[in-house]
Amino acid sequence: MSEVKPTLSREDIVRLCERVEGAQRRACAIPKLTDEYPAMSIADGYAVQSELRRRLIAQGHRLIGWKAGLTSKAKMVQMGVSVPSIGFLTDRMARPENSAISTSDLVHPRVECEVAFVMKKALHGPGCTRQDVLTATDYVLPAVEIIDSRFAGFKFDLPSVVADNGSSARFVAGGRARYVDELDLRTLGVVMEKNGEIVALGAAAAVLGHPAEAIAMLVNILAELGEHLPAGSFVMSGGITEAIAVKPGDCVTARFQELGSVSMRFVD
Ligand code: 0L1
Ligand code: MG
Repeated sequence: MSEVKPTLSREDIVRLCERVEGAQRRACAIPKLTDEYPAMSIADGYAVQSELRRRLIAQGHRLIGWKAGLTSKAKMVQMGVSVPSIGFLTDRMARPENSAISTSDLVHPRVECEVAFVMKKALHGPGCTRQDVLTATDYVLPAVEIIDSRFAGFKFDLPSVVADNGSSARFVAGGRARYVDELDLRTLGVVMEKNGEIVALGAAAAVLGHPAEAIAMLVNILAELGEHLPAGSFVMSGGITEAIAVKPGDCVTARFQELGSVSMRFVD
């Protein structure tokens, strides 16, 4: 993030947060925020996201970790942006493995395969490196993120998507937990199937060369926001492939080399 200080007034940040929160709660699409605030910066997006986090925690949601987003070339090309982002994860976004996930409270869900890290030590930026992340990691496990941009027609830019908490909606973690020193996380392969057909595949190096690099980037952005990554955090490192649209009736399985598989189905 180049600019750290928000440029919008506190009133505007709160107004935009209410707009995003309403769209998430009612699962209704809204125009991207920069239509009304063309000068909105990425720092403004993070100010809206922080206000959203504050409100959800005040409503009883529990912060369990963070996600790095837009960390692969495939995702950046798909969404027309050139810089990764971060978002927060709460207990209410988690869904069990093999569960039926309702789409009636989502706008236009898409799924993507990610490597998730569980931290045994806290990490503080700036200057956090891939090696710092690997040393602080308890274990990794496979995950599928169900993203749901609240912006009409998936038309957005980075300030808007950051304000919308990086399109965070649901996630499923499962498979087999593994220690990082037992794996080569760059060459770790994943195949995603929808209704038995292969719809996406890739290797985890697609995420900034190494998924731990995305976690380091996330910690360094947290430092710019005056935050750190606490021990015990669950952190998703970003989609390895492009995101795939899902609808009621779809069954999705992500098969990860070394880490097992994660499955779910989608219902109304
Ligand atoms: O998890 C992510 O990569 C964030 C994606 C944000 C844009 C989208 O909705 O696809
Ligand atoms: Mg993601």
